[in-house]
Amino acid sequence: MGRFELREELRAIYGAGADGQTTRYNAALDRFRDRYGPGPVHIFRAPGRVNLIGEHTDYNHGYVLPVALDRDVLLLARPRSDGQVRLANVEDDFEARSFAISSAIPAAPAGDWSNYARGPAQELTRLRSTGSVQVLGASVPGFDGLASAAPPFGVPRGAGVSSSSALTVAMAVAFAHFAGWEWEGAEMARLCSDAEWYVGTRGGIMDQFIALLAERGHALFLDCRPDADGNFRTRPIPLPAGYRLLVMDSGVRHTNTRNEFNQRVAACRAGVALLRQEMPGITHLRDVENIEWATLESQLPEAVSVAALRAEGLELGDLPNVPDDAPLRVRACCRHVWTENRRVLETLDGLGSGDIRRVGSLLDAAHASAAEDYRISTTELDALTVAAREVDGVTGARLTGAGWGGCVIALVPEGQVAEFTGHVGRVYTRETGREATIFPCSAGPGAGLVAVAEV
Ligand code: NG1
Repeated sequence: MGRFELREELRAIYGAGADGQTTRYNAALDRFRDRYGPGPVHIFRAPGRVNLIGEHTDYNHGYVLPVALDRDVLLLARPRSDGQVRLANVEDDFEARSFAISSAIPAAPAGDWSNYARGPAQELTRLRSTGSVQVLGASVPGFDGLASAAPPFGVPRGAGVSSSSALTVAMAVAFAHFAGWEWEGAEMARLCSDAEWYVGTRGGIMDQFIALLAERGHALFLDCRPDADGNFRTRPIPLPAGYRLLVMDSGVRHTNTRNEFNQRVAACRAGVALLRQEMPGITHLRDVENIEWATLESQLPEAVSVAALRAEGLELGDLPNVPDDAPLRVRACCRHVWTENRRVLETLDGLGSGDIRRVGSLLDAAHASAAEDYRISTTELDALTVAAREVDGVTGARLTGAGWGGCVIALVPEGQVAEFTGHVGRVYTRETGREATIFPCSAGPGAGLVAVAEV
């Protein structure tokens, strides 16, 4: 089996972690050749992410502060001229798939991993045919692809670190490359976000932006409200010196939480619909960020159903899997979003002035709000935050990502990493009977073409 020299390319992406990647890349290239035969192979990658703070704010046009992981999805691909897409995966539980490119690609059944390729393929085809961006090549070509996101280097699945967006972005970057589209990060991020709506989640733009615009060693401040021209404000924010951002994976996987997710989106939209009765013109919770919470609270019911809102003539728009009679916890959900946006801005201040203690207490407050108001925490995630705060020098900890399982993050003084890992691991197992996987987030760069190799 051939060995491929990718030393420089891997060092540029993974820094000190590059050596461990060589075997992974080589194994994937060998696998590609076994499956599709010899010839040139394009290697694309897209990272997962954690979010330092700003949870469930993105679809409310709020603020977020994500960080790209150096754990990523690799997509090895070779273009085809017949418009077919053939997909395989190094992990056997993802069966091989194929579909044909068109401007109306039918979705595979919910949960089918090929939807993460169908979505971006369709979005790109539509961009081309509507001419809303520079005209792509004659068509969006298909490809033979092999995805690789297995542990320990891949983005853990269902862990709230955005494995689905990483896969979507990797696919989109590959399609765009073969179509000759020289994309710009923000435009591609929006396309990928639309592509995920295709899958059924009414999520926001955070994951796709960080997967595409990440810079090594930095978080990305993103204001999820577009300006009049449709552009978004972003700013790379250096991570604090002397600290490591540690990720604690609870091992609890959120599956089938799309309904829960969409219900939270519905609660926020319900809040906007109700507030709009007094404040015509508002479209998102972001619009009321400068109005005192006490004023807003009095206009928001504790709970209301889609059916009750409809009876008042208020519609929430397209939201798959939100039952008409589900109680939407409008007041608490809106309070989370309203307070969380403030916490993000305060965190920026704290990072700017090096006040990590303050940042830590904001992380704690964000976790409490996510747990009590948004109700997206679990006993496992709570146990991890408690254990993390017990370690000297750790000022705060919070769940990251959509919730209902997944990961907790904490900023840990460099000298305390070993102690932290041992302590949190022990306490977590004692409290829950589970094993936590604890790893540092070495903020990596955004998605793109890594190299073209000959197999
Ligand atoms: P994850 O954790 O990847 O499921 C989801 C949304 C984000 C954001 C967070 C919560 C998608 C693709 N991802 O992320 O946009 O809303 O939840 O902050 O919808």
